[in-house]
Amino acid sequence: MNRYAIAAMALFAVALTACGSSDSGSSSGYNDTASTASYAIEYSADAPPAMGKSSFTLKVKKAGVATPGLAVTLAPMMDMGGGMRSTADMGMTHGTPAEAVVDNGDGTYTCTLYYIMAGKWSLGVNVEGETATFMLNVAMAGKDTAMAKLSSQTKRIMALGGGMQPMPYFLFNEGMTGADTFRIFIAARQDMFTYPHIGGAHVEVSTDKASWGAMMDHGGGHYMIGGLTGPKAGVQGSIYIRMSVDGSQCTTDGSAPNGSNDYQTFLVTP
Ligand SMILES: [Cu+2]
Repeated sequence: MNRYAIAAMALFAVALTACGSSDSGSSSGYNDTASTASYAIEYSADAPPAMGKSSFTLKVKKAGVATPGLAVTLAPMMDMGGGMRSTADMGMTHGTPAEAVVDNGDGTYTCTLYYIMAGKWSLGVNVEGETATFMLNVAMAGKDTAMAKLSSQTKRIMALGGGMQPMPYFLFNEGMTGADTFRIFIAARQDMFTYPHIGGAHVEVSTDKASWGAMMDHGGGHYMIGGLTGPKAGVQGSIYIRMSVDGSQCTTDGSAPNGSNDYQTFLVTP
């Protein structure tokens, strides 16, 4: 064994011990801790946070005892200042869509965020008026599409850095069941920290851009379609998606449909 192989093995050992943060559990999981004056909070997830849907559990302890029934809210924030972002985004902060926190009744709380962007985020966790902050590195999406954006032709919101921009709708991949059922979650940006989920949208899906089927609105911003033909298990394919809100078709750029801006594409691997 040459010295390079030995050095590589030593580095690998260091990487193994460094990974997984504060917890000694499975190597694939992600764990972190933060505290307020009265509460110790343990963050645990099956995977590190990444662009798109990201679910995790918070265990909240008071004086060492996991405590249910607490008012827990999340305040995710990305600081765009000084980063390698477009000039319109410089020096601005924004949030991202979130589900309401679920109290599991055993001192754990299930949380789901939908990250619209990879990069450095701070996650404020407010427990009964006290706030702890987790610093998170949100990874880029994997090979499949985590989120796609369509914009309103009619609604306008304040843009980063002034002026107005078309209201964006963020469509998040919630995964496939088998090779024929596809789920998404939709939220809009009303302002930089307000991302309501969108119900009642007319959302259509195609695998060939010829025949389109409507997704069912399952409430809470969640939509589903079954019976897709085309996607094959283990093979990455494309699902095309188009959407109208309040009777107005959304487009990739917020201008009128022109044949190339009227749908988005999700790369999916059933
Ligand atoms: Cu950002």
